[in-house]
Amino acid sequence: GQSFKWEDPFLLDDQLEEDERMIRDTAAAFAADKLAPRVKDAYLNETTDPAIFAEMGAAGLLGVTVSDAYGGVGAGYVSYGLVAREVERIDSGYRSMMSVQSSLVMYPIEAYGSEAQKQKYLPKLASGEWIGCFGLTEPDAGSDPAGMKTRAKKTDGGYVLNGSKMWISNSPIADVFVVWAKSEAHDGKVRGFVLEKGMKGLSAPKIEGKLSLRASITGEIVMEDVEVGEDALLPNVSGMSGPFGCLNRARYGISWGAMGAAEDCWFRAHAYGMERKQFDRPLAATQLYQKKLADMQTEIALGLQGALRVGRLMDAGKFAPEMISIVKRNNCGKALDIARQARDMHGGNGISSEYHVMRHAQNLETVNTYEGTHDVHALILGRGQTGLQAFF
Ligand code: TGC
Ligand code: FAD
Repeated sequence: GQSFKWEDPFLLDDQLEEDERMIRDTAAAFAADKLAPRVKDAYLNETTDPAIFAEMGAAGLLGVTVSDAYGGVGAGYVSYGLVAREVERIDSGYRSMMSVQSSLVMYPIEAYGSEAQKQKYLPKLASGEWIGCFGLTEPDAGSDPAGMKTRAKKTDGGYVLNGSKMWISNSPIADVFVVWAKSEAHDGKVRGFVLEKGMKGLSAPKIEGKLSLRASITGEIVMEDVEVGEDALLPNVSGMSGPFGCLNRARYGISWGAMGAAEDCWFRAHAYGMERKQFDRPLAATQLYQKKLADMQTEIALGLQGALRVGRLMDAGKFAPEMISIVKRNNCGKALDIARQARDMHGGNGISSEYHVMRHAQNLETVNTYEGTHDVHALILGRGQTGLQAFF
C-alpha cells in the first residue's frame, strides 16, 4: 500500500504534470534564494525593493499564463497557482506584487489590448523592467466598484481623466497604470485605460502606516486632468466585465497563495511543537496541539485540492466565477484561522518576527479582504444558488 505522507496527504504532487512541477520548483528556489532572506527586514521597515520585479522576471515568474509571443511563459493556470503558492509561502506581499503584475496588468493588456499595446507593454512587464498597477478601488467605492467616480471625458485626440483610486498595490513605484473609469463617450460605461508614469496630472502617493502586507508598497492614484491619446484606451472590453475578468484570475491565484502561507504556518507550528518541551514532553505530544495540527492538515489538503480543481477547469476553459469565489473565500478564511492558531501555538515566540507566523497572520487579514471580502464572496455564492442578489 501507499505510505502516508503527512505533508502532502492527498499526493498533490502526483497530480501535477512534469512541466508544472518544473515551474513550481523554479518558483520555490527563487522564493528561498531571493525572497526569504529579505522578508524580515522588508516587513519590519516597511520597504519594498523594486528590484524584485526584475528578479522575478528573470526567473520567469511574471506573466506565467501570458503568451510567449509577448514575453510571457505561455503556461497554464495550474502553473500560475503553483507559483503563487511558493511565493506566498514567504510573504503575501510578495505574491501581491507578482499577481498584480501578472493577472491585473499583463492579463488585461493581453486580453483587451490592441496589438500595439501588447507589443509596447507586455515584454517589459514580463521582464520586470516595468512595474504595473491596477486601479479599480476608490475611497468611496470598494466592494461596489461600479459606484466609481473616476471619469474619462472625450477630447479631440483622446480623453481626459479625473478621479482618485485608493489602496492600489505597487502604485508608488509603478511605470504602467491600468485604470478603470466611466467614459462619457461610451454611454457612461466602465472602460480601461493604460497610463504611464510621468504623465501630467498623474501622481501615486504612498499609503503609510499599514500593519499588514508591509513588504508590498500600496498607494493612491490621483488623476487631475490627465490627458491621454486614443491609444491609451483598452479597445476590446466595455463594462464591469473588464475589471472582473482580471479579478477572476487574481482571485484564483490567491486561493493557491493563501494555502502557501498556511502551509508555512502549519510546518512551523509542527516543527516548533516537536522541539519545544513543557511539562517534560514535547508540546506536539499533547492532544490539544495535535488536534490543531490535524485541523491545519485537513483544511490545507482540502483547500489545495479545490484550487487545483478550479485551475484544471480554467485550463480547460470551463470555469464560472462562482467556482473562484468558493476557493478564494474558503482558502483565505482558513489560512487566516491557521495563521492565528500557529501564532498561538508558538506562545510568546509567536509574536516575534523571527518566527514568521504573526507576519503571515497580519498579511492574511488583507488577503481575506482584498479582491472581494470574505462576505462579498458569500453574497456572490448566495446569489449564484438562489438567483436573488442580497448586496443591497
Ligand atoms: P454585476 O451586476 O454582478 O455584474 C456587472 C457586470 O459584470 C459582469 N461580471 C463578471 N464578469 C466576469 N467575471 C466576473 N466574476 C463577473 N462578475 C460580474 C456581469 O456579467 C455584468 O456584465 P454586463 O455585461 O451584463 O454588464 O455586478 P455588481 O456591480 O452588482 O457587482 C457585485 C459584486 C459584489 C459581485 C462585485 O462588485 C464585486 O466583486 N465586488 C468586490 C470588489 C473587488 O473584488 N475589488 C477588488 C479590487 S482589486 C484588488 O483588490 C487587488 S489586490 C491584489 C493584490 O495586491 O494581490
Ligand atoms: P468596504 O466595501 O467598505 O467593506 C467594509 C466591510 O463591509 C467589509 O467587511 C465588507 O465585507 C462589508 N460589506 C460591504 N458590502 C457589503 C454588503 N453588501 N453586505 C454585507 N457586508 C458588506 N484595490 C485595487 O483596485 N487595486 C489594488 O491593487 C488593491 N490592492 C490592495 C492592497 C491592500 C493592502 C488593501 C488593503 C486593499 C487593496 N485593494 C486594491 C482594495 C480592496 O480590493 C478593497 O479594500 C476591498 O475590495 C474592500 O473594499 P473597502 O476597503 O472599500 O471595504
